[in-house]
Amino acid sequence: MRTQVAIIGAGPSGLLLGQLLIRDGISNVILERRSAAYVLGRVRAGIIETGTAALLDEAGAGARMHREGLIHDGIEISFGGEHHRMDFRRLVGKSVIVYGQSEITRDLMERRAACGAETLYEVEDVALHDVAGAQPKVRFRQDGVAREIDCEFIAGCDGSHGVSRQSIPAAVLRSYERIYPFGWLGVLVERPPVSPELIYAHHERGFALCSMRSPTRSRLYVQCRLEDQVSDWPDERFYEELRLRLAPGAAARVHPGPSLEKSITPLRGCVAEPMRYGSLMLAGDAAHVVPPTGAKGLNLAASDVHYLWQAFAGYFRNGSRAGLEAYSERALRRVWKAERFSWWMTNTLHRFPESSGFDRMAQRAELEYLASSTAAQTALAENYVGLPL
Ligand code: FAS
Ligand code: PHB
Repeated sequence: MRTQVAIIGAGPSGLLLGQLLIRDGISNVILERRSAAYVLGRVRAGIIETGTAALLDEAGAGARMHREGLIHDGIEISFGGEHHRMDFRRLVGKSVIVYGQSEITRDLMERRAACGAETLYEVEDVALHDVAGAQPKVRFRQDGVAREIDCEFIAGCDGSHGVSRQSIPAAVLRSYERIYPFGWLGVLVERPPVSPELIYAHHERGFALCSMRSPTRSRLYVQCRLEDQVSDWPDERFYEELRLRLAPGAAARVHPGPSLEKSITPLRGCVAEPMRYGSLMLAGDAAHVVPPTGAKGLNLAASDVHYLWQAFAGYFRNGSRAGLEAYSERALRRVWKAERFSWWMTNTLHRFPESSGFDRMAQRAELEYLASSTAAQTALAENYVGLPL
């Protein structure tokens, strides 16, 4: 088999890149180790920046998002029993769209199928070869049969546990990591949202987040210990803890219901540099992970894809390597700004088990400053809605 770009991973990064390349007549094949149903079943991100929405439109996969997504002009920051609204529309003239990652994945999968493009699901033993040489190829097994793809480039879109990042020699790869001493327990429930907009709650018992997927479906989170298991958190305990961490008015609007999904995500930030090695280009979680506090993970994957799409278009259309040479540095500049914002939101809103009295007083002062300063709120708003590409 031969193609211009072999894409490893059919998550949002791989599917979005695949669609944009098809739009520009650049052939590509996606290799995915899981089934399509498994990929669709993962409950992950929920906040879409306007830049990401524009890319989905470019890929021809934005129509349902515009029909069903919820436009949000702000968020609530809750602490000390009070709510403080961050008014994005007033502060920076922008909004975000609430629309689940699963729906984006579904829309991109359907668009790809409609274009007749090839996605090979449930492949095994994917291995990258000659990525630093003149004839890159991907070898893998499908239904027990060994197969090979000759290509000009490999896009490593295979997430934080994929094979692509590991294909960059250790002597070349630089890794940076911040592991947080807690996780998020997330619940998906068919109940109306606690509030029309998201509530990010700081409390001495721990962080909580009230988000949503639609006017009838909520996505709720509480900070939990790293050693916790889902079995430690029956629904009753989850809702009791969520209520304790919210301001009284919001707590009264929590509607318990049977969880449709319940999972624990450890929080960490990590970046692998460079994002290019020879003909291998990393994008999305394959190159970086952010704690979900800033709602940046999916959106950062989209900005990588934006830069990579432009680089491939410049090469296959005009033979220019400029975009390819600049890709890693260009993408990383935005990656590190998103890592910083996610690190700031996580440090400001969570209860750190080992924090000193001084740390807690400084954290409280940070929140009071945010609540009282238009400059501080503008800084939060411009990062949350997405910095310019
Ligand atoms: P993905 O991990 O989504 O996709 C990579 C794909 O590659 C997967 O389908 C995987 O099966 C496949 N793959 C891996 N190894 C392979 C191999 N060797 N061969 C072939 N295929 C292979 N972000 C937010 O903004 N908000 C959130 O609330 C949020 N919650 C999250 C919860 C969890 C548990 C996780 C893990 C992430 C969360 N994220 C969140 C971040 C998440 O949304 C990612 O940023 C987003 O999925 C990135 O998309 P991809 O880069 O496509 O990686
Ligand atoms: C979500 O809806 O899953 C969500 C929203 C905002 C975040 C993280 C997760 O910061």
